[in-house]
Amino acid sequence: KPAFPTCECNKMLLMKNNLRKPRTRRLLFGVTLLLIFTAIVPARTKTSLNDGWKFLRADSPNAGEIVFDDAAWKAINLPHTWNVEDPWDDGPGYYRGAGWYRRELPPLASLSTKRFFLFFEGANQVAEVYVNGHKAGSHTGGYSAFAFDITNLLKPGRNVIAVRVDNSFNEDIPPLTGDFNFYGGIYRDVWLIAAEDLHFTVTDHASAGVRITTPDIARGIGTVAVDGTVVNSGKSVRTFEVVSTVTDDRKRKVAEKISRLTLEPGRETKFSHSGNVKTPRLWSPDSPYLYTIRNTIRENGRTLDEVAQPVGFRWYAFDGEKGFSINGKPEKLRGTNRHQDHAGLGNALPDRVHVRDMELIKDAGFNFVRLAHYPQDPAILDACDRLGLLVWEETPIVNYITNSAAFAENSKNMVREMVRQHRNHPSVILWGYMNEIFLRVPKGQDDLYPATVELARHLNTIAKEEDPTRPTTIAFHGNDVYNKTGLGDIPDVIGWNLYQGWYSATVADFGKFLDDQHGRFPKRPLIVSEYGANADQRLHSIEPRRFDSTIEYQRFFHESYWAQIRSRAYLSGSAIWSEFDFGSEFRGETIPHLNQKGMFTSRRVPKDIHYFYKSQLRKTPVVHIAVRDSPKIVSAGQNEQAISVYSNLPEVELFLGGRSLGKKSFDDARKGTWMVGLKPGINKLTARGEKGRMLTVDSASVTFEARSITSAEIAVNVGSNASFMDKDGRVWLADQPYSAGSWGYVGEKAKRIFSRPPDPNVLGTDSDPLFQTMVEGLSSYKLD
Ligand code: GCB
Ligand code: CA
Repeated sequence: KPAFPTCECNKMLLMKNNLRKPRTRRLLFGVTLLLIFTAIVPARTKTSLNDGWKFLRADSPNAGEIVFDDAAWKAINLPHTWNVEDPWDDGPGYYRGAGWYRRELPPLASLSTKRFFLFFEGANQVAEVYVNGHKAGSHTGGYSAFAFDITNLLKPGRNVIAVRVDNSFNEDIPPLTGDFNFYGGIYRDVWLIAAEDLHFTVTDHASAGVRITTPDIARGIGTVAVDGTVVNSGKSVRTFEVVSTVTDDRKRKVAEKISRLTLEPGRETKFSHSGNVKTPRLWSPDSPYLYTIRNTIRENGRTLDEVAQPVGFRWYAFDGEKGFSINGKPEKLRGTNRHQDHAGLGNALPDRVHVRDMELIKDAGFNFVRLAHYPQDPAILDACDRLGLLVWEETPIVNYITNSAAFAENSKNMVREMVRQHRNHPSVILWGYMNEIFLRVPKGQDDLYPATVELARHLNTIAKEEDPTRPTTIAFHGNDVYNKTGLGDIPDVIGWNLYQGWYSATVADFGKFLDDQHGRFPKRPLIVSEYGANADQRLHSIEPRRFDSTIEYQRFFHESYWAQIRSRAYLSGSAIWSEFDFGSEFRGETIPHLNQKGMFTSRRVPKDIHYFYKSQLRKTPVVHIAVRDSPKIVSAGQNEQAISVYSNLPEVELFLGGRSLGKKSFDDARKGTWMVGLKPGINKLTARGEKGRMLTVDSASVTFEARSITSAEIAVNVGSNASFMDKDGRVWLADQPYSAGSWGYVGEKAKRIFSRPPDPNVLGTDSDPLFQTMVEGLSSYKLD
């Protein structure tokens, strides 16, 4: 949390001093106190309120009162959601209703001179906040921060906060529906901010209180512009300075501006500064160099408030023909999508899990992340600045809208909050405000088409007013309705979510669709904002097909899409759907309630496809034997198995045991496949690749089992092209037509039947794939 000095600094100072000799201690203590008094204590402090809450998953009429018996409530810490378990059970739906949270504030010093704010990073989706039985405020929308000034509600001694959160469906609040779970609760961090009565605004849409831009970067000079609002909530006229200081990454001062201001009590005032940094180092994905700008309020030499923000000097452009460029150099956006969702946590991810997700994305070699389908945790934006990940952020207006003034108001407010809260992050390059907004327009509601276009115009205008420096975007699903209605003419950049070869027939239609769009609208910058296919690590096939959820089909799909993306220079970029498997309660499929299109599972176990991208994108050597998803291969007789290696090296040699299976040259596909004769039992594979004097090695083991009619056991995944490994490690073989000396289905009309997503959730089992396929029209099933 670089934004504010916290109480921790004071503690550190005192602790260090305690280590000194007793004689000097007193003096040092005095000096320290003076230092603290003049430099640290008076400035803003930010204290976590994550611990020690009581929680009830129900409504309760008097729970906002100061005196209330919550002894029987559950003790919890934030971040918290009440939907960790119920989206995953066999019953339909999950709890959508009210929940209550209560706790006391820590003891408050300087109650008479300070201003106190409650700062919520997010609560899904309507929150009402009570302090000592009085309503402090309410907030609508599950994905942005909000802050209330609670000073006037506080008293010496005990202070009780109570929060009612409600995640019920509400037709006036986006999102109405979506392919993700609307987990309820206070699922992000909560803070108590204590500021002096003269301070940068905290309650302006929970923004940072200052706005930073880098309007001009040319010929060895970088301009930093900052403006912001100072609030005087004291009782007297104040005369003070606002100091803006830019420092480099070694804390050296590179620019400074000071204004002197006078402010009446109970009023606020704007300030704005602009300064130049000589020969600024630029920020880019490869070199995310950050400066810091500190804005300080100083009165008679005393620091009253300070907010620190990152500054990154970069400029960028989208072009319909040439694609994306940053700092004057062409660079394709190579990225992925990310939901705030993790196995066992729902949406209540601690910051370290958020940050690790961004590190995994960076480590794969991506330079771009789309935060789908809503603004995400501040820790995410900080991580993207630091790691060099370009960000598309968007509001949760998904699938369709409600044609009401309240829905429009909430949508506008969501755009405003998103932009005000995150516009200081150099990583953010695009503001999105809708996703597939014509996907689920209810039948008979054709008024929604023009109403959506009108709403989009408003949202686009607000995004531009709030931030003239960034382009806007919308993600469309693969349908011409967006062009016909004129929605496609509104944002600066168009995103297409495309699933040819998944939801529709063949992967080759993907490139055709893009070429058609580009041909008709050559000026529009295009991003493939989503593309993906399911993969369940338990399912394998040597004849993969659409909807089978095999790892092999996912690999085929991505390898094809990637080649098609790379060959289209007009594209600005692309983003995979999705980086991590995530919860989606209504889905059946082979793992019910899960969207399985991830590069990683929802526990962050990589699938082999992750290494395909890594070998495509990383500049450092990558060698990966793609058998991690299938460590046990069981085959009906065939011991020759195709084993692939993903690598960015020019040549790779594969070994079985110690024996070489030969070298292969790797081209742009960055993939080589060997037919390997596996022996029953454990097979050790090693792949070696060299570049210059650097040797890169990957090793993996595969257990092989040949099954025949004479085996002790034959298990068949009836009607499926895929083998399935159940939780006991038993492999159910892919089904086959009968042949003499073997087994299979008999009959000329016999055919394998696959259900298509969303499949039924098969109750009472984790082995859903065994029950989702069948054979129809057979005359018998025969085992010799
Ligand atoms: C989409 C949606 C996304 C879904 C995805 C899918 O187009 O934008 O929210 O999760 O497709 O997997 O179907
Ligand atoms: Ca957080």
